Amino acid sequence: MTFSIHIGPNIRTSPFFEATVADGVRSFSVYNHMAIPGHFGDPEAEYDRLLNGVAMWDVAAQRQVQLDGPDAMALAQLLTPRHLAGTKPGQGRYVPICDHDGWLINDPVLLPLSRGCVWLSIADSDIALWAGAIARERGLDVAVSEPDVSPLAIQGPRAMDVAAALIGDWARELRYFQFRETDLDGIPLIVARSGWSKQGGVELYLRDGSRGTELWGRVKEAGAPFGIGPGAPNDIERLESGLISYGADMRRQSLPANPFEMGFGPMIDLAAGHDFIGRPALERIASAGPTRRRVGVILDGAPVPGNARPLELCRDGAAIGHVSEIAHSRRLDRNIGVGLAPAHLAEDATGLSVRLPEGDRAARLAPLPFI
Ligand code: THG
Repeated sequence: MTFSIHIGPNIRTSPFFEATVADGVRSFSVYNHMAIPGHFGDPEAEYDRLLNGVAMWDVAAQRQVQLDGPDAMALAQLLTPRHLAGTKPGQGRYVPICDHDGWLINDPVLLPLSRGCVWLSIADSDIALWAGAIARERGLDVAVSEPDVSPLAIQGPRAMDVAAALIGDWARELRYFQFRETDLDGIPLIVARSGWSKQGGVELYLRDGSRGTELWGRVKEAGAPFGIGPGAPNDIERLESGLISYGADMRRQSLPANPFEMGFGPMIDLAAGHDFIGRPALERIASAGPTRRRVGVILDGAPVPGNARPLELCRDGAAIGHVSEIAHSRRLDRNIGVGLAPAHLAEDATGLSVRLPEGDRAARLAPLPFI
């Protein structure tokens, strides 16, 4: 079977699109209505670079939703159950977003640029529409927009060497999720210690889309002595590291989950008393107690290919939950996956299997993260 997904004018392209094509991108996915590189022809080498060297990723599809105006922080607080008291300009935070029924609809990184302007660096759902509607309906004094901002991630054990070579040694001082404005010979950037891997690194938020090719070239040049190469957010590494993928692990329309099920419970201090969308629902869910929990799963046997849709998690042949994504981990020499299981299911439960397209595969639970 060979097919392709067509990138027509309905699919947006990143400011780094031409540069990634020039560097040999071989597959794209679509995220926030934008083409995002999948791989550059050698997934094994790309995994190795992320774990042992340094990789550069076009993650412009991590769009920014800007909240601009006197009520920017008030709107941000309404959008997330996480209590935002103490949020300071320059320090990012991971902020789940729920709808009125308590279902997760996104899990962005919040970047407070100032008291009156914050960005939500979103996962794959239309938060600009959501936030704009909430702001209007609540009569808040805040403009919601999607500015011309495009992140480029530098990830891997050598990523901070590349960042220091590119923008200066001060990059090494950034704490996790901390960020700072700078420019690279006039290319306007925000530099943040963040990225969708556990290998460390930065994300450069390009603030002028006309300079994408130039920035890509600068990163490539600064990274050359460290063996940098192109890549993309890596599903195997993220499964090993236990990072959440909205759209894969949960999605409001097709795989609904609440924040307690997904492990966001410790971030949500209902006792703080703040108002936010979904509070009554989360109070009900919290007092009823959990029904499902996020689990790691190990699948026995030969390496599995990746899955295109969620798989049933079974006990004694009957479906009891689902596994959202599986992959073979070379580091662990195992097939691993993540999913949702009944809350009461013991970690050492027996009789488990995962329903693969070709048949059931014996499985057991494992704590997250795997590594
Ligand atoms: N960086 C930026 N924007 C993003 C992502 C990113 N938007 C889309 C998506 N990723 C949002 N989701 C996540 C999911 C996980 C993390 C960040 C964004 C993450 N999690 C760590 C973990 O779970 O161990 C740390 C969480 C914490 O310490 O609070 O990094 O990657 N710009």
